[in-house]
Amino acid sequence: MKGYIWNTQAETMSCEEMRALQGRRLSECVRRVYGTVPFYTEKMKAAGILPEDIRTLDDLSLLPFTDKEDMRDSYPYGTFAVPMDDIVRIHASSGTTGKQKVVGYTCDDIEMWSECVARCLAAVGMTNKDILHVAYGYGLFTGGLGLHYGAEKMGVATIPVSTGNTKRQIQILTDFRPTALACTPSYALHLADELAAGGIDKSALALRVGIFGAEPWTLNMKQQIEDKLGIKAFDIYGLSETMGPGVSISCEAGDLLHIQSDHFIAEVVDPATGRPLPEGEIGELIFSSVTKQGTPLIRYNTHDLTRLFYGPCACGRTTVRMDKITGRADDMLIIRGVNVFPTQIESILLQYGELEPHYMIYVDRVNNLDRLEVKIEMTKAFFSDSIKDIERMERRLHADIQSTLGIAAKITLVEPRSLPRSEGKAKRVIDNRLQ
Ligand code: DLL
Repeated sequence: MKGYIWNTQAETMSCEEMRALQGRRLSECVRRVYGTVPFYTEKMKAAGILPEDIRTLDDLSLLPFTDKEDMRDSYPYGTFAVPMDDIVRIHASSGTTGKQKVVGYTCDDIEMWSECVARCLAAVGMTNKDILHVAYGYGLFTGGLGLHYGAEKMGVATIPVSTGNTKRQIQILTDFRPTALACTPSYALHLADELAAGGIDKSALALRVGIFGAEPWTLNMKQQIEDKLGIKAFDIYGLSETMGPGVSISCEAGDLLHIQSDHFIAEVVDPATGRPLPEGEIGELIFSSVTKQGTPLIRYNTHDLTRLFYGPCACGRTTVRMDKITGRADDMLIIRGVNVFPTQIESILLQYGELEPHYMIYVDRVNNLDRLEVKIEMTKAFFSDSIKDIERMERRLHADIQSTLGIAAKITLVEPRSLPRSEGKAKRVIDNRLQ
């Protein structure tokens, strides 16, 4: 199972060595931001902490958490820890509400980011013999340029397709014969459907690997993508605030994601108390991006929900691993008092071969009661079955959701290819209660 490791020194060091390195880098980082970035200085002063109090990794929990509000309050450049002369790239992420979160990169930051992405590509079995089709957006979004620079660093022939124009994407997939595809999992499915609709069999493509991320997706979704495109699909994670894609990636040995732990110190905390949770317990993921120069982050709450594992992996890497993201704490729907994540609904829906992995979740309030409706597309074959079969399937899904999640949902099976598709991050939930 052991494959090519890009940076054996960084990716296979012992746990003790890693903790010592993280501690040193944390201590340096705190010294850099104190007195330079106003919100860190203020927060540390308020907590009665001086930079010299942070000496080892054990001191991490003394530091206050930071959050997207800190970034937004410092809009646009208040988070930068170096003069603008040293910044060579700016990205920004809008999220769903409020001002953009702006991040700056020095030359060294771009080099570090490319190194992390190159490590990720090696973890999924890529080498400089591969051709990579990047269909993440190029722009303020970090997906396109992030993958691009890492792939070039590895020596991969990189095609900067960006998003949009699915017809052209398909032409590039068939004519340029890329061996790897990077895009959101929802767009990968859309591409697969469009290939099928155009009568192009997966065997006509040279694709063997997919690097999918930027949105939550389940293992059932992974299976569907692998089957439809005839590839091995991997999960890449990251967020603009910490760098962009490449903070972690799943590997050839399993579905947990290896974190580039020498650059990103991960913690998982109890959302209610902020207390760090032990290995294997689910909570909010916190990152300290201790080597970042432009916009270093200390104890930044991503609000993404996952758990951490510290044991070595069969792939040979010893870096800390995180589970697939269940969703963001703020993506959680509370329906008649029951907490539900869209990924839980996705896991149920995608168990059925009669259904396509395209669905939408609608939440309304009718007569003061929450109402959940799930629309999901049928396969072409099932769509032509009798109404009775379709109704039976709707009842089955209703019962499944009721027994697994404890809530009633109106299930509507819809025609194939009738729900909206996205080129970037999928929008699968419409909560009309918020309007
Ligand atoms: O989505 C960076 C990225 C680009 C990651 C391409 C992977 C591939 P943002 O736009 O700032 O950055 O959004 C970050 O997206 O906090 C998660 O909620 C979600 N997210 C990113 N990757 C994954 C993933 C990019 N693999 C936010 N699984 C994060 C689940 C993900 N959610």
